[in-house]
Amino acid sequence: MIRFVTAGESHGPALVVIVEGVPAGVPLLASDIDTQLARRQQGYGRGRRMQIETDRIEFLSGVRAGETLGSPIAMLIRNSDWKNWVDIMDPAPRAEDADGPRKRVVTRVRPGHADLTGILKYDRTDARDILERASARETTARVAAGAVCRVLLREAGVDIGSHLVHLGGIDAVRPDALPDDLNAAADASPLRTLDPDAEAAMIARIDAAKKEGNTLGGICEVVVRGLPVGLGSHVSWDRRLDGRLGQAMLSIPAVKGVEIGLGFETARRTGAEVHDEIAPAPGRTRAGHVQRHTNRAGGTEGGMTTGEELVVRVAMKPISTLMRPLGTVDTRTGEPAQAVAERSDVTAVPAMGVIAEAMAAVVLADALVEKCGGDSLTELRRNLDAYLARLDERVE
Ligand code: EPS
Repeated sequence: MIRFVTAGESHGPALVVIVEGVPAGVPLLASDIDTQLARRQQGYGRGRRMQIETDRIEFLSGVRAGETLGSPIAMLIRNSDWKNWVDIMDPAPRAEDADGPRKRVVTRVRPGHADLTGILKYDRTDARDILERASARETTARVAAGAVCRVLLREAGVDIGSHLVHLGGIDAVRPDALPDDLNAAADASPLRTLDPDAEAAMIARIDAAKKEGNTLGGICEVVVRGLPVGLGSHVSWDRRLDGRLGQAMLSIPAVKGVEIGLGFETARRTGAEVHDEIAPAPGRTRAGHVQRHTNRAGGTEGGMTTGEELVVRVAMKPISTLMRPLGTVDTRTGEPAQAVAERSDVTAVPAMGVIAEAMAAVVLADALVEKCGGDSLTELRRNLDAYLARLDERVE
């Protein structure tokens, strides 16, 4: 089983992530992870924080001489902004003679944010105790975990990419055939979209939202190629891949919706307009020597991969920190107030696509290890090859 845990506050000294269950013998370099972290830092519409940070990992454990050991992989990512927050985030108790009130206390809680529910649940008076963790900064550590899983998947012939398909009310036209190197094409766009006309309109929309002190959401599509048929399982609710992907995606901060394939649209169509007809396709081993000429299912049937492209769309709401704030209650006084307007981003949807790729990588690497065994890469490969050979035998 592959699992990970992250720790770290947005303006604390560092983020930490521990990834457990990665087989031994996977070639892994710090640069494999840093490349993904840099992709997450891109995207038009982000605030000044992204200029302060240059995210890089340091391996603390689990990797030796360029290969994983099968032990937990711990990685550290330092926050460059920490130096500006040392007093505010100091773990030591405040000195009794400290002058003045504590700085950067947040009590004008933001509608849509974890601020209010968090302070009530955890019995805090300063919403900073909540917002420092309920921050997009945490997703850096997720992308590091996903980058490790992505390397394992690459070794098994699986490739993950994404692109932005909607931003702030503007749809991008999705090309019928996606580029072979989806991420190379998407990463070349400041919004990670494949539609240049939509990109121009989206940029104008972001500029207008910024002027208004407003924020924007959007949708990214994750596409995974090379998956063998049969990851996940139909037999029990918690082994169904659709559910595992849904949980992973909905755990990303600000994500409110997930669709696999046609998703919600399937409910509006007839069966004949939804299900993908199956035709023989000798040689397509990973799909079980068949081909679906449509892929409305988005690569899963019965909670298992079909061997077709996995297509997952993820919807993100607008960021809840507005520079022209919404009405709220000041939890210190109980009086009506305007929500706090901390430095933030106008939109982070392009980055969310990279985070969704990372979450998909974790779920799929876990499902791969479940199917093929996870002590060493050689063992995993041998088992995968034996499974694929059996799929070949079935058609002989
Ligand atoms: C965030 C607010 C901004 C974002 C940050 C998440 O940071 P700051 O409050 O320091 O300006 O840039 O995102 C990241 C730091 C990141 O790495 O993605 C928030 O309030 O959630």
